[in-house]
Amino acid sequence: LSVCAVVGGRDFPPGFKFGASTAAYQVEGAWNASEKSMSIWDTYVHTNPHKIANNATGDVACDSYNNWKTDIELASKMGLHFYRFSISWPRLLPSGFPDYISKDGMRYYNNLIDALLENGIEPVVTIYHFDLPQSLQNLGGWTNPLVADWFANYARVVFSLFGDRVKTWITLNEPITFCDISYNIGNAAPGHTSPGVGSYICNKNAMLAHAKAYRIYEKEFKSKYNGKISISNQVFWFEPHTKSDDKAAEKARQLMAGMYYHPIFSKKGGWPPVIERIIAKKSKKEGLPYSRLPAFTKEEIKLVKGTYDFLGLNFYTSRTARVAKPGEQIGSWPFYGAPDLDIIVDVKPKWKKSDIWWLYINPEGIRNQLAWFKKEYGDIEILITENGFASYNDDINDKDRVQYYKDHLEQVLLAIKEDGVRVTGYSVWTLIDNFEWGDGYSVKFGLHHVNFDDPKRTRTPRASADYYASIVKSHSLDINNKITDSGTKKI
Ligand code: GBH
Repeated sequence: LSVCAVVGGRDFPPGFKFGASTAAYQVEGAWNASEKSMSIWDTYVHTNPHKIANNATGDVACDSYNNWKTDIELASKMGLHFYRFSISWPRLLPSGFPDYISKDGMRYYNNLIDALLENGIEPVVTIYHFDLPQSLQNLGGWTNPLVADWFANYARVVFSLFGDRVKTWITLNEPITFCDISYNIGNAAPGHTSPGVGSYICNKNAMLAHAKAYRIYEKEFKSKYNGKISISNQVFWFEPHTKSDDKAAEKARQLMAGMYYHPIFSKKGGWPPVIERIIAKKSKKEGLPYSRLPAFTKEEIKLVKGTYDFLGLNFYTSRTARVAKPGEQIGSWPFYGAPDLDIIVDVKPKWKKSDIWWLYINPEGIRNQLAWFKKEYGDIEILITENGFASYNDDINDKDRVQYYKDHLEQVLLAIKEDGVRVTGYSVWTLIDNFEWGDGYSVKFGLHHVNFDDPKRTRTPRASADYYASIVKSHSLDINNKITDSGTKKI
């Protein structure tokens, strides 16, 4: 292969992998097919239609339950090295427990995994992406400490069914979303608000669930299958709002990233000490005999610490942090403030806003975040499991999305080449337009447009799909200078 005829400083390291991500509830549809039971998202959208844009549901979504072959074709056409999808817990284990495995559920994921491998695409599997079985929610869901064992038992089933072919695992996708955003704001399933209480209980249980699944893999499967396993979280990069807000920004980083990575990746384990201290103090002031942030026992710290083979990062946007003025109203974490830290969350005027309310564009943020991980946790391997841009329009010529990817991938390259961060792969969110939670189908993140009015859910590649494909093919950001396989110069 003569692809290296033009040597560029903008080449990705050899072996660097490109992929695309989706999640079960957002694409599969088939919400009640065969033996599948209800997930908390099925319940949430059916009982609170007004909470979702245009009363949308994921009942059909992209119908990937039936269209999975098309999805693989799209991934294959772009030359992707991996496809990250999630397994629906209630589709595989209808009771939520491992007493019975659904044959159809098993067949669906087996087909998907086998066809990916036949197409030379590596399956990267998220075990949990927000769709808890409703049966377990009825028992308290992520606020019941037993959830760690429920999840671990489900994970064992998943490892034993698919571990011979799946070599990269993400235990939990974004506890920041299903704990903090969900319990602090209440606008996601299960829809219960319990700011600063339920959110922290969920935080701790999520860490234990991840750790128990990791330990099961380590003990029962690793020697046989040799896969890698970790957790992914969504992180805003925090800048100080003014020159005097350095401390506030660092505290916000510890609350955003530290809560989910410190217990796993730091040398000491446990909660980020600064956060643990502040919440204990606040709780005492409120008259509580204990901290609202549940403590880890010594055994639990040990159980969680080191349960990673790499770090999974979902990155979209940045925020600023500043100390709140006395008496100033502090909004919910993580979008508006951190009430427990007396911090106001804001943005920089120079950051361009995407169409959607929470996504401000700051490509340097991803580089800073990657460098921060290296500084905090050492020379770890990092896999970027999500990065993407949203719009309200259906445009096929999605110039803004192309620009977003270009700018972010440039920063990823700088993190690798200038800062020496060991990033080994990158995945876009997302392969196809899909059910964007509370925003329904109004918000589009896809490299491929999906026609949701068409029963076939026809997919059409956007300019960003072609752009991404050319990066993957040339393994470089210098897509125009590369000699293609056939020896012709690409325009
Ligand atoms: C990720 O979440 C998720 O992993 C993915 O499923 C999602 O589609 C994608 O990014 C884009 O959002 O109702 O207030 O929570 C990133 C965090 C979670 C932020 C959903 C926006 C919707 C607004 N996002 N959230 S809210």
